[in-house]
Amino acid sequence: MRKFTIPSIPSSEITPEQLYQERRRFLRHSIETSLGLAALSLAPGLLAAELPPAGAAFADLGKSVHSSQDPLTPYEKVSRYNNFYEFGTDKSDPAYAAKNLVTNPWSLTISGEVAKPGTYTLEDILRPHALEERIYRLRCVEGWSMVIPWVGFPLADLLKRFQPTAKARYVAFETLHDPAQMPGQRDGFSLDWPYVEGLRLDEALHPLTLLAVGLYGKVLPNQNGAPIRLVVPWKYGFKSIKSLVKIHLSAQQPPTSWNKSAPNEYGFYANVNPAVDHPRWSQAKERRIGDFFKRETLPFNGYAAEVAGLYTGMDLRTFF
Ligand SMILES: Nc1nc2c(c(=O)[nH]1)N[C@H]1C(S)=C(S)[C@@H](COP(=O)(O)O)O[C@H]1N2
Ligand SMILES: [Mo]
Repeated sequence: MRKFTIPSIPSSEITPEQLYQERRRFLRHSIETSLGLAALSLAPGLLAAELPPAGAAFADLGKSVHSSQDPLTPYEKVSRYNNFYEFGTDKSDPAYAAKNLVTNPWSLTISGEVAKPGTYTLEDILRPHALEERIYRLRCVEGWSMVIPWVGFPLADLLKRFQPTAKARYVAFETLHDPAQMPGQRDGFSLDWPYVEGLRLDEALHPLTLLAVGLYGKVLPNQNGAPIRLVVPWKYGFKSIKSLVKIHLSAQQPPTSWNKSAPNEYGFYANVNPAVDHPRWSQAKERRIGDFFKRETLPFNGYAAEVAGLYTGMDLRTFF
Protein backbone atom coordinates (compact mmCIF):
# COMPACT_ATOMS: atom_id res chain seq x y z
CA MET A 1 0.00 0.00 0.00
CA ARG A 2 3.04 2.21 -0.18
CA LYS A 3 2.58 2.13 -3.88
CA PHE A 4 -0.53 3.68 -5.23
CA THR A 5 -0.81 3.10 -8.92
CA ILE A 6 -3.99 2.55 -10.82
CA PRO A 7 -3.58 0.96 -14.20
CA SER A 8 -6.03 1.95 -16.87
CA ILE A 9 -7.96 -1.03 -18.08
CA PRO A 10 -10.12 -0.80 -21.18
CA SER A 11 -13.79 -1.40 -20.46
CA SER A 12 -13.76 -3.93 -23.31
CA GLU A 13 -12.12 -6.37 -20.88
CA ILE A 14 -15.26 -6.76 -18.78
CA THR A 15 -16.49 -10.31 -18.93
CA PRO A 16 -20.27 -10.36 -18.86
CA GLU A 17 -21.65 -12.45 -16.06
CA GLN A 18 -23.39 -14.60 -18.65
CA LEU A 19 -20.08 -15.74 -20.06
CA TYR A 20 -19.02 -16.98 -16.64
CA GLN A 21 -22.31 -18.79 -16.18
CA GLU A 22 -21.84 -20.47 -19.53
CA ARG A 23 -18.29 -21.42 -18.70
CA ARG A 24 -19.33 -22.74 -15.33
CA ARG A 25 -21.96 -24.96 -16.88
CA PHE A 26 -19.31 -26.21 -19.26
CA LEU A 27 -16.82 -26.88 -16.47
CA ARG A 28 -19.35 -28.72 -14.40
CA HIS A 29 -20.36 -30.80 -17.34
CA SER A 30 -16.79 -31.62 -18.29
CA ILE A 31 -15.71 -32.50 -14.76
CA GLU A 32 -18.71 -34.74 -14.26
CA THR A 33 -18.11 -36.61 -17.47
CA SER A 34 -14.34 -36.89 -17.00
CA LEU A 35 -14.32 -37.79 -13.32
CA GLY A 36 -17.61 -39.63 -13.12
CA LEU A 37 -18.31 -40.80 -9.60
CA ALA A 38 -15.52 -38.79 -8.03
CA ALA A 39 -17.27 -35.60 -9.06
CA LEU A 40 -20.66 -36.89 -7.95
CA SER A 41 -19.39 -37.26 -4.41
CA LEU A 42 -18.96 -33.49 -4.34
CA ALA A 43 -22.49 -32.76 -5.43
CA PRO A 44 -25.03 -31.51 -4.59
CA GLY A 45 -24.94 -29.21 -1.55
CA LEU A 46 -21.26 -30.09 -1.69
CA LEU A 47 -19.85 -31.44 1.53
CA ALA A 48 -16.31 -30.30 1.19
CA ALA A 49 -14.36 -33.10 2.83
CA GLU A 50 -11.86 -32.72 0.03
CA LEU A 51 -11.11 -29.85 -2.24
CA PRO A 52 -11.03 -30.70 -5.91
CA PRO A 53 -7.51 -30.59 -7.36
CA ALA A 54 -6.05 -27.17 -8.22
CA GLY A 55 -7.82 -25.66 -11.20
CA ALA A 56 -10.75 -28.08 -11.01
CA ALA A 57 -14.28 -26.85 -10.50
CA PHE A 58 -16.65 -27.34 -7.60
CA ALA A 59 -19.91 -28.93 -8.64
CA ASP A 60 -23.41 -27.60 -7.95
CA LEU A 61 -22.65 -24.87 -5.49
CA GLY A 62 -25.55 -23.36 -3.61
CA LYS A 63 -26.32 -19.76 -4.59
CA SER A 64 -26.23 -17.37 -1.68
CA VAL A 65 -29.01 -14.89 -0.99
CA HIS A 66 -26.21 -12.52 0.06
CA SER A 67 -24.78 -12.21 -3.45
CA SER A 68 -24.26 -8.87 -5.17
CA GLN A 69 -25.94 -8.26 -8.55
CA ASP A 70 -22.99 -6.20 -9.85
CA PRO A 71 -21.26 -7.47 -13.01
CA LEU A 72 -18.33 -9.72 -12.14
CA THR A 73 -14.72 -8.64 -12.51
CA PRO A 74 -13.12 -11.00 -15.05
CA TYR A 75 -11.21 -13.99 -13.67
CA GLU A 76 -8.09 -12.75 -15.44
CA LYS A 77 -8.12 -9.56 -13.35
CA VAL A 78 -9.14 -11.21 -10.08
CA SER A 79 -6.24 -13.63 -10.37
CA ARG A 80 -3.56 -11.31 -11.77
CA TYR A 81 -4.07 -8.02 -9.96
CA ASN A 82 -3.38 -8.90 -6.34
CA ASN A 83 -2.18 -7.58 -3.03
CA PHE A 84 -0.29 -10.35 -1.26
CA TYR A 85 2.88 -8.78 0.10
CA GLU A 86 4.34 -12.14 1.10
CA PHE A 87 4.88 -12.56 -2.65
CA GLY A 88 5.95 -9.03 -3.55
CA THR A 89 4.51 -5.53 -3.54
CA ASP A 90 3.56 -5.16 -7.20
CA LYS A 91 0.05 -6.15 -8.20
CA SER A 92 1.50 -8.55 -10.77
CA ASP A 93 3.97 -10.27 -8.39
CA PRO A 94 1.74 -12.77 -6.54
CA ALA A 95 0.39 -14.46 -9.69
CA TYR A 96 3.82 -15.85 -10.54
CA ALA A 97 5.63 -15.76 -7.18
CA ALA A 98 2.92 -17.78 -5.41
CA LYS A 99 2.71 -20.42 -8.11
CA ASN A 100 4.61 -23.06 -6.13
CA LEU A 101 3.17 -22.40 -2.68
CA VAL A 102 2.42 -25.79 -1.14
CA THR A 103 -1.22 -25.77 -0.01
CA ASN A 104 -1.67 -29.51 0.44
CA PRO A 105 -1.20 -30.72 3.13
CA TRP A 106 -2.40 -27.71 5.13
CA SER A 107 -3.40 -27.36 8.74
CA LEU A 108 -5.20 -24.73 10.72
CA THR A 109 -4.81 -24.13 14.45
CA ILE A 110 -7.83 -23.00 16.49
CA SER A 111 -6.68 -21.70 19.86
CA GLY A 112 -7.46 -19.48 22.83
CA GLU A 113 -10.95 -19.00 24.22
CA VAL A 114 -12.64 -22.03 22.65
CA ALA A 115 -13.88 -25.27 24.14
CA LYS A 116 -12.16 -27.36 21.48
CA PRO A 117 -8.72 -25.94 20.65
CA GLY A 118 -6.41 -27.92 18.40
CA THR A 119 -4.60 -28.20 15.11
CA TYR A 120 -6.75 -29.65 12.38
CA THR A 121 -6.13 -30.68 8.81
CA LEU A 122 -7.89 -28.59 6.20
CA GLU A 123 -10.03 -31.62 5.38
CA ASP A 124 -11.22 -31.82 9.00
CA ILE A 125 -11.91 -28.10 9.03
CA LEU A 126 -14.02 -28.26 5.87
CA ARG A 127 -15.78 -31.61 6.24
CA PRO A 128 -19.12 -30.59 7.77
CA HIS A 129 -19.57 -27.37 5.82
CA ALA A 130 -21.69 -26.99 2.70
CA LEU A 131 -20.01 -24.62 0.28
CA GLU A 132 -21.84 -21.90 -1.57
CA GLU A 133 -21.11 -19.20 -4.08
CA ARG A 134 -21.14 -15.64 -2.75
CA ILE A 135 -20.65 -12.69 -5.06
CA TYR A 136 -19.14 -9.81 -3.07
CA ARG A 137 -17.70 -6.42 -3.81
CA LEU A 138 -14.09 -6.06 -2.61
CA ARG A 139 -12.97 -2.47 -1.94
CA CYS A 140 -9.25 -1.97 -1.42
CA VAL A 141 -8.18 0.96 0.75
CA GLU A 142 -6.02 2.06 -2.21
CA GLY A 143 -9.13 3.16 -4.11
CA TRP A 144 -9.97 0.30 -6.47
CA SER A 145 -12.61 -2.40 -6.28
CA MET A 146 -13.66 -5.70 -7.82
CA VAL A 147 -16.68 -8.00 -7.80
CA ILE A 148 -15.66 -11.56 -7.00
CA PRO A 149 -17.69 -14.77 -6.97
CA TRP A 150 -16.23 -16.53 -3.93
CA VAL A 151 -16.79 -20.15 -2.93
CA GLY A 152 -16.95 -20.62 0.80
CA PHE A 153 -18.97 -20.85 3.98
CA PRO A 154 -19.72 -18.53 6.91
CA LEU A 155 -16.92 -18.17 9.46
CA ALA A 156 -19.69 -18.25 12.08
CA ASP A 157 -20.40 -21.90 11.27
CA LEU A 158 -16.79 -22.81 11.94
CA LEU A 159 -16.52 -20.77 15.14
CA LYS A 160 -19.70 -22.30 16.55
CA ARG A 161 -18.24 -25.77 15.99
CA PHE A 162 -15.23 -24.99 18.16
CA GLN A 163 -17.39 -23.23 20.77
CA PRO A 164 -16.10 -19.82 21.84
CA THR A 165 -16.03 -19.47 25.64
CA ALA A 166 -17.82 -16.68 27.52
CA LYS A 167 -14.51 -14.76 27.63
CA ALA A 168 -14.07 -14.65 23.85
CA ARG A 169 -14.57 -11.13 22.46
CA TYR A 170 -12.17 -10.98 19.51
CA VAL A 171 -10.89 -13.31 16.81
CA ALA A 172 -7.29 -13.06 15.58
CA PHE A 173 -6.14 -14.52 12.26
CA GLU A 174 -2.67 -15.38 11.05
CA THR A 175 -1.21 -16.09 7.59
CA LEU A 176 1.46 -18.72 6.95
CA HIS A 177 4.98 -17.59 7.92
CA ASP A 178 7.39 -19.42 5.66
CA PRO A 179 10.17 -17.23 4.25
CA ALA A 180 11.50 -20.17 2.22
CA GLN A 181 8.26 -20.14 0.22
CA MET A 182 7.33 -16.49 0.57
CA PRO A 183 9.95 -14.20 -0.94
CA GLY A 184 8.32 -11.04 0.44
CA GLN A 185 9.04 -12.34 3.97
CA ARG A 186 12.76 -12.39 3.15
CA ASP A 187 13.18 -8.72 2.16
CA GLY A 188 12.87 -6.87 5.44
CA PHE A 189 10.80 -3.92 4.14
CA SER A 190 7.05 -3.32 4.49
CA LEU A 191 5.38 -5.47 7.13
CA ASP A 192 6.15 -7.55 10.23
CA TRP A 193 5.53 -11.19 9.46
CA PRO A 194 3.38 -13.13 9.77
CA TYR A 195 0.50 -11.02 8.44
CA VAL A 196 -2.09 -10.82 11.20
CA GLU A 197 -5.66 -9.55 11.25
CA GLY A 198 -8.57 -9.46 13.64
CA LEU A 199 -12.27 -8.95 14.10
CA ARG A 200 -14.55 -8.36 17.01
CA LEU A 201 -16.39 -11.61 17.79
CA ASP A 202 -19.75 -10.20 16.67
CA GLU A 203 -18.20 -9.13 13.35
CA ALA A 204 -16.69 -12.59 12.96
CA LEU A 205 -20.08 -14.19 13.66
CA HIS A 206 -21.92 -11.95 11.18
CA PRO A 207 -23.47 -14.00 8.35
CA LEU A 208 -21.63 -11.95 5.68
CA THR A 209 -18.19 -12.91 7.06
CA LEU A 210 -16.92 -15.69 4.86
CA LEU A 211 -14.15 -18.25 4.80
CA ALA A 212 -13.35 -18.72 1.11
CA VAL A 213 -11.75 -21.77 -0.47
CA GLY A 214 -12.51 -20.89 -4.09
CA LEU A 215 -13.50 -18.27 -6.63
CA TYR A 216 -15.21 -18.45 -10.00
CA GLY A 217 -16.32 -21.96 -9.04
CA LYS A 218 -12.76 -23.23 -8.75
CA VAL A 219 -10.20 -23.80 -6.02
CA LEU A 220 -8.59 -20.50 -4.94
CA PRO A 221 -5.57 -19.55 -7.00
CA ASN A 222 -2.57 -19.34 -4.64
CA GLN A 223 -2.29 -15.59 -5.22
CA ASN A 224 -5.84 -15.11 -3.91
CA GLY A 225 -5.02 -16.78 -0.58
CA ALA A 226 -5.16 -20.54 -1.07
CA PRO A 227 -6.13 -22.79 0.41
CA ILE A 228 -8.38 -20.80 2.78
CA ARG A 229 -8.79 -17.07 3.40
CA LEU A 230 -11.09 -14.63 5.12
CA VAL A 231 -13.48 -12.33 3.23
CA VAL A 232 -15.13 -9.41 5.06
CA PRO A 233 -16.95 -7.48 2.34
CA TRP A 234 -17.86 -4.31 4.28
CA LYS A 235 -14.26 -3.63 5.34
CA TYR A 236 -11.25 -2.49 3.35
CA GLY A 237 -9.57 -5.39 1.57
CA PHE A 238 -6.58 -5.62 3.91
CA LYS A 239 -8.86 -7.13 6.58
CA SER A 240 -9.51 -10.12 4.28
CA ILE A 241 -6.40 -12.05 5.30
CA LYS A 242 -5.09 -14.81 3.05
CA SER A 243 -3.67 -18.33 3.46
CA LEU A 244 -4.80 -18.80 7.06
CA VAL A 245 -2.91 -21.05 9.46
CA LYS A 246 -4.28 -19.81 12.77
CA ILE A 247 -7.53 -18.59 14.29
CA HIS A 248 -7.20 -17.45 17.90
CA LEU A 249 -10.05 -16.30 20.13
CA SER A 250 -9.23 -13.85 22.89
CA ALA A 251 -10.59 -11.38 25.40
CA GLN A 252 -8.36 -8.58 24.08
CA GLN A 253 -8.30 -6.78 20.75
CA PRO A 254 -5.46 -8.34 18.74
CA PRO A 255 -2.79 -6.40 16.83
CA THR A 256 -3.30 -6.14 13.06
CA SER A 257 -0.57 -5.83 10.42
CA TRP A 258 -1.37 -2.58 8.63
CA ASN A 259 -2.36 -0.87 11.85
CA LYS A 260 1.02 -1.78 13.40
CA SER A 261 2.79 -0.55 10.28
CA ALA A 262 0.97 2.82 9.99
CA PRO A 263 -1.47 3.40 12.87
CA ASN A 264 -2.47 6.85 11.62
CA GLU A 265 -3.51 5.41 8.24
CA TYR A 266 -5.06 2.01 8.95
CA GLY A 267 -7.43 1.25 11.81
CA PHE A 268 -8.56 -1.96 13.45
CA TYR A 269 -12.13 -1.51 12.25
CA ALA A 270 -11.35 -0.33 8.71
CA ASN A 271 -15.00 -0.23 7.68
CA VAL A 272 -15.36 1.13 4.15
CA ASN A 273 -16.33 4.76 4.67
CA PRO A 274 -16.38 7.37 1.89
CA ALA A 275 -16.66 10.14 4.50
CA VAL A 276 -13.28 9.44 6.12
CA ASP A 277 -10.33 10.08 3.86
CA HIS A 278 -7.06 8.25 4.05
CA PRO A 279 -4.44 10.79 5.18
CA ARG A 280 -2.89 10.63 1.71
CA TRP A 281 -5.94 10.30 -0.56
CA SER A 282 -9.71 10.58 -0.69
CA GLN A 283 -11.92 7.57 -0.06
CA ALA A 284 -15.01 9.16 -1.62
CA LYS A 285 -14.64 7.30 -4.91
CA GLU A 286 -13.18 4.12 -6.26
CA ARG A 287 -12.22 2.67 -9.61
CA ARG A 288 -13.99 -0.60 -10.30
CA ILE A 289 -11.38 -2.65 -12.14
CA GLY A 290 -12.52 -2.69 -15.77
CA ASP A 291 -14.37 0.64 -15.59
CA PHE A 292 -13.09 3.87 -17.04
CA PHE A 293 -14.91 6.28 -14.74
CA LYS A 294 -14.67 6.24 -10.99
CA ARG A 295 -17.80 5.52 -8.99
CA GLU A 296 -18.94 6.67 -5.57
CA THR A 297 -17.80 4.52 -2.69
CA LEU A 298 -20.72 3.38 -0.57
CA PRO A 299 -20.78 3.35 3.25
CA PHE A 300 -19.81 -0.12 4.45
CA ASN A 301 -19.11 -0.91 0.78
CA GLY A 302 -22.86 -1.11 0.15
CA TYR A 303 -23.55 -3.51 3.04
CA ALA A 304 -24.82 -0.88 5.51
CA ALA A 305 -28.29 -2.41 5.78
CA GLU A 306 -26.75 -5.67 6.96
CA VAL A 307 -23.90 -4.46 9.18
CA ALA A 308 -24.40 -0.86 10.35
CA GLY A 309 -26.13 -2.20 13.48
CA LEU A 310 -22.83 -3.70 14.64
CA TYR A 311 -21.53 -0.18 15.24
CA THR A 312 -24.43 1.55 16.94
CA GLY A 313 -23.12 4.24 19.26
CA MET A 314 -19.60 4.22 17.82
CA ASP A 315 -18.20 7.36 16.21
CA LEU A 316 -17.53 6.08 12.71
CA ARG A 317 -15.45 9.14 11.82
CA THR A 318 -12.75 7.98 14.18
CA PHE A 319 -13.05 4.22 13.87
CA PHE A 320 -11.53 4.13 10.41
N1 LIG B 1 -1.62 -12.44 4.08
C1 LIG B 1 -2.04 -11.39 3.37
N2 LIG B 1 -3.36 -11.20 3.22
C2 LIG B 1 -3.80 -10.14 2.48
C3 LIG B 1 -2.89 -9.22 1.91
C4 LIG B 1 -1.50 -9.47 2.09
O1 LIG B 1 -0.63 -8.71 1.62
N3 LIG B 1 -1.12 -10.57 2.82
N4 LIG B 1 -3.37 -8.13 1.21
C5 LIG B 1 -4.74 -7.68 1.52
C6 LIG B 1 -5.24 -6.64 0.62
S1 LIG B 1 -4.58 -5.09 0.81
C7 LIG B 1 -6.25 -6.87 -0.27
S2 LIG B 1 -6.93 -5.59 -1.18
C8 LIG B 1 -6.76 -8.24 -0.49
C9 LIG B 1 -6.67 -8.59 -1.97
O2 LIG B 1 -7.25 -9.84 -2.22
P1 LIG B 1 -7.26 -10.47 -3.68
O3 LIG B 1 -5.85 -10.45 -4.19
O4 LIG B 1 -7.81 -11.83 -3.55
O5 LIG B 1 -8.14 -9.56 -4.52
O6 LIG B 1 -6.06 -9.22 0.26
C10 LIG B 1 -5.72 -8.84 1.58
N5 LIG B 1 -5.16 -9.97 2.31
MO1 LIG C 1 -6.07 -3.67 -0.15
